[in-house]
Amino acid sequence: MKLLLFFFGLSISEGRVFPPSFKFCAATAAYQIEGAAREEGRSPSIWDVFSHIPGKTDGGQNGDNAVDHYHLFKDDIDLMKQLNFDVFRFSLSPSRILPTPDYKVNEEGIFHYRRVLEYLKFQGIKPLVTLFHWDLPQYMDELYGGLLNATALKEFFSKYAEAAFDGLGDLVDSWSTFNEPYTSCMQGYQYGSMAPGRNIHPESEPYDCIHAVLVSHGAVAKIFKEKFPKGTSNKTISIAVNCDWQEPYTDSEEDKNASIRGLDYYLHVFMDPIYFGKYPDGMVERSQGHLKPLTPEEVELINGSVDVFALNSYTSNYVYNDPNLTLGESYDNDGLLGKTFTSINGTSIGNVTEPSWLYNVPWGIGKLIRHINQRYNPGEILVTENGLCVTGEPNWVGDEVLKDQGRIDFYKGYLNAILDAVEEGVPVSTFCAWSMFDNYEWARGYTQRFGITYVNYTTQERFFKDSALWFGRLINRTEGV
Ligand code: PNW
Repeated sequence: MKLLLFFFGLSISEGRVFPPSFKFCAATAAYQIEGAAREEGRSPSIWDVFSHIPGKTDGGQNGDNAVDHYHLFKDDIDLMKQLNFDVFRFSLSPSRILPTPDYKVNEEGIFHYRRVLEYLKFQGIKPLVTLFHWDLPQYMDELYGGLLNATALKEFFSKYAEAAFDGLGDLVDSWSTFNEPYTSCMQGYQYGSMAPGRNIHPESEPYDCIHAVLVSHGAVAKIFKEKFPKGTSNKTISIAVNCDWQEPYTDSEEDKNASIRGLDYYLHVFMDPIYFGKYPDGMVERSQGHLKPLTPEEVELINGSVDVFALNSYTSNYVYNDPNLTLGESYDNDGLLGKTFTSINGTSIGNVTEPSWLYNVPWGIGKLIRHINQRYNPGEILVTENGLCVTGEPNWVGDEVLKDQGRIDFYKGYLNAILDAVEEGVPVSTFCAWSMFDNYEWARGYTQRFGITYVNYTTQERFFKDSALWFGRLINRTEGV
């Protein structure tokens, strides 16, 4: 088979061709693309409120209109079809579906997403639906303390998931619950750089958030299993966690252990409860009482609550042991970890891209997916996000804006690393490019373009960048990586 592919690769394409069964996916999220913030019964989310507070986002920019995908979804799906993407990953806006605190289902919201799903079906593109990509209804924050209140959050998510499964379940096989809960818990409650913008109790609120997310995810998975029992359906559920590979700074035992702790605080804190029914060793103790062990009832709900492993990964960093930090002050300090992008020899871990946190480290994703496969043996791994904004891209003008060779090079590197792992037997089935379109990049507003498709934010016109056309050839197997 390998020989055949090799031959195939040599004869009709440049580079290594992906196996025919491998799926390519274009990823987005509701608040970043939809716009139509006040239409058809939608109520404000924490991101509507946060982005309208002066000083919270670059240029005070918000997602009121975003890229108007709410109205342009047919044209947008046509673009995905032109490139032959297998899968469209997008999220539902909870405040379109349950816009009021009585959790009454807004039929207009359901109807909108049915039209999107029907059109995807017509075009032969499979949906991968995220229930929650950070846009919690504002009333949940005001009435209950948002992602901190496990009881209220679980109740909300149970009602919301039920509405989504009942209203849309016939059209969706692949579901995920939360997108990047690590990012929403840390940026939302430790640093306060994203909605709801809290850094009042960095020592406890990140833990409360993680706990509430896990319990809510578990409750949704339980409802999912009841509605779509195994054997009668091939539907799957996941939680899209994110992680940057944590490379040991030196070969010392301390730094090797620091690397594991780095992964504990980032990834294992969510996935160990799901696969092993408990938090990583040492986390409860080091938290000085802020992280409570899971109760037997919680373990029952959370353990075994995913069918596939969904991973967002963009970058890597070095990590070392830092015994001088004080426990109990913040989530980050409790890990006793130092992080850097510069190696002990003074070289960079990779070239930095436009976002200051995003270094180009293709080998890191290779190590990360091998680690996940070894630790959890998940059976199937979906890379649900990967991508970048190219250095300088926000300032490109004229024809330049479509000439994103740097993006093609980045994807080639990461996809080669993934293909190496796949050939070794790591079961990655799907790769999602973040993002199908330039869009609202949260606190960075419209200043960072992650799209493979350029969007003129004034006219809402779309133009394929070179990387989109490259994806088209990759998907058609007329080119490799
Ligand atoms: C992810 N950081 O967010 C999200 O899932 C997307 O919605 C987002 O657009 C994409 O990655 C690109 O940023 C992140 O500062 C945002 O480390 C910021 C960070 C990480 C992930």
